[in-house]
Amino acid sequence: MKPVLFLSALAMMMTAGTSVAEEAPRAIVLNQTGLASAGPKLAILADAAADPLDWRLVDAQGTVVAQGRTRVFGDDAASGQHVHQIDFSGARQAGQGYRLTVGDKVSRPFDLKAGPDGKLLRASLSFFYQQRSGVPIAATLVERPDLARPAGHRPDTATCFNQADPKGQVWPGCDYTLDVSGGWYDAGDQGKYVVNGGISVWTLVNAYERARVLKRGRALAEVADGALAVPERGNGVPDILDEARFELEFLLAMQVPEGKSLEVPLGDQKGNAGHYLLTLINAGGLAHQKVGDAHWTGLPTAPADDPVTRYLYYPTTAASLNLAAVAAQAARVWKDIDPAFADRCLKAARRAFAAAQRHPDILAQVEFSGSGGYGDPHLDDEVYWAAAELYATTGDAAYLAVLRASPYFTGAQDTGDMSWGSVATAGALTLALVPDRLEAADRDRVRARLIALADTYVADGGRTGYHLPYAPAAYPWGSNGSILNRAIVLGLAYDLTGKAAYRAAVVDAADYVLGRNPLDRSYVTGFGARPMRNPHHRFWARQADARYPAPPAGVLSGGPNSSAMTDAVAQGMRGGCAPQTCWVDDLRAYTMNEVTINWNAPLAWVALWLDDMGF
Ligand code: 9MR
Ligand code: 9MR
Repeated sequence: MKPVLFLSALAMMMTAGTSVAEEAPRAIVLNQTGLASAGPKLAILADAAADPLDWRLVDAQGTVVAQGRTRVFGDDAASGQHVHQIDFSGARQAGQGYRLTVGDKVSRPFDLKAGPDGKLLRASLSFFYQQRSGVPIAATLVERPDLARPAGHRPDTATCFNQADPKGQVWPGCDYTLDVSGGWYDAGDQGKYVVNGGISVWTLVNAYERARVLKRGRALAEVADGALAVPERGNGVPDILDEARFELEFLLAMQVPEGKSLEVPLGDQKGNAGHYLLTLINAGGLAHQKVGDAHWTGLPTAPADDPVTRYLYYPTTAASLNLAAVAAQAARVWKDIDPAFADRCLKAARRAFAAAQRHPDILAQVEFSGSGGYGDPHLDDEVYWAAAELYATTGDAAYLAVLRASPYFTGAQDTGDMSWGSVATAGALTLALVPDRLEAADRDRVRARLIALADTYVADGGRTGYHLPYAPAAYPWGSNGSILNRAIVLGLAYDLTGKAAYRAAVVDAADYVLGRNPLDRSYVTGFGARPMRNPHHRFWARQADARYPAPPAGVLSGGPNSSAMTDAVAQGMRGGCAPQTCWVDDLRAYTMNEVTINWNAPLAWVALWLDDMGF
């Protein structure tokens, strides 16, 4: 097969995701999937005018139904534009075919929706089914027959990496193999990583737990048994939990068996030639960092066609704490649904936590080819998260003691933005949602700090031209995931307080990823007039090879990345784009247009939450 990099520009255009020509961007942009008639409504116009401009909202019959003047935001660093904001929240009549006009500029027609249709939620969750490893993807459960595929990596059995790494260090391997079949592929690659699998599972299970604890009937119905296209539907268990359990079973399988000794790096002790010094430890209960290919496979490579040997990579403290956190969460959530599974999860969680406490400094900092690093030198947040989940589930004094000693519990340290490597806020969200084991004063402090965090996000909204609750100087890898993770905090802040500003900020975040951005782009496949179509993905690789499918609907692009512009496409854009515009719809652009489980999970969380609001 021809390597992607050699395809000419013309060939790329001819084989792009679909043959339908793409609509041109508009000057007035807004959520391309429409807005809730009952919700806040904001559109953006990039225009050099210094003074407010007149805007009109016109219905499908051409009648002006609302009008006003733009709010001049002015120069906006994130977009590189001079921005006007059009707030038409006052228009509340549901209907189709509305347009906004300013002078001779006209928006695309859009709908004001009377209520949610659940489509984004279902599509965003289908992503997880379609990333499943070890099982065939059934034509009956996906939107197009060409998305069906044979099982990949069945079985996924692997021993520990026992080859030379890119620096020439030869690794010792281990005396066992594990069957780690199942789970979700991480992204465009087919590696499976405990750290990233863990936060993704947590996010889906948290979406469910929130609905259950707060008794949100509509949200529970949307993820109930039979509501989603998963093979387990009809088994009496909420479908979102079936999907999450598919990954949980994989995470549990990544735990080192009792009694096994392994040679691992501790801290960053190095010897000759910069090679890591290895120490023999009792590794039982720790979790392997990842299972992945010994070298990078090309694009496209369907999962079933991967020819490369896969290995387990040495266990890390972060992966172990991650497993402890999500297995403890599962033990709580499955307690009445499947007590035997809950029990198995709790035992694994306790073992993983104890092993991590014995070995607090095994870091994923070694570079191996063929899979991502997910290296993280700061583990205080993982300790806090795992202790929070274990304490919320068990009420054990030992976990409370770890919590109380944590700077995230005392408030000495802010929990900050949630990501695969920054998980303290996940612990705080659990303690805020399920606080029964906490003393009232502790519960109130945890909640107050989350609300204070949400306040900083709302304040960021006011500092950005496109009015999204996110204002970094540079956009990181996976910025869309970062934005939607903020929306989770905002969503829970609304749940706790009922303050409309938090809910509006969740809408702002969703509006941004669905089209209210300077590229007039919906970053979700299949949603909106100008959706992303060419993700960095080894199976949904139609742009590279017409024999492979275009992506399904509901898949979120990583989004603009102005800080780690290392792929070939991004390299050519360095210095030439404002942060929100450092993005192209190109399969080769893995720093900007890859898709992952940890970005789609907050998309699903937010879609469910907005549906729950009736938006
Ligand atoms: O897919 C790319 C692969 O072919 C290259 O060899 C590799 C070199 O670093 O970079 C790409 O790999 C990405 C992978 O598909 C998964 N996402 C991130 C990887 C790069 O960090
Ligand atoms: O999401 C990860 C991002 O935060 C890192 O900066 C980047 C480089 O290390 O890696 C990203 O994770 C990739 C992972 O290593 C392999 N699978 C695809 C992930 C998304 O590109």
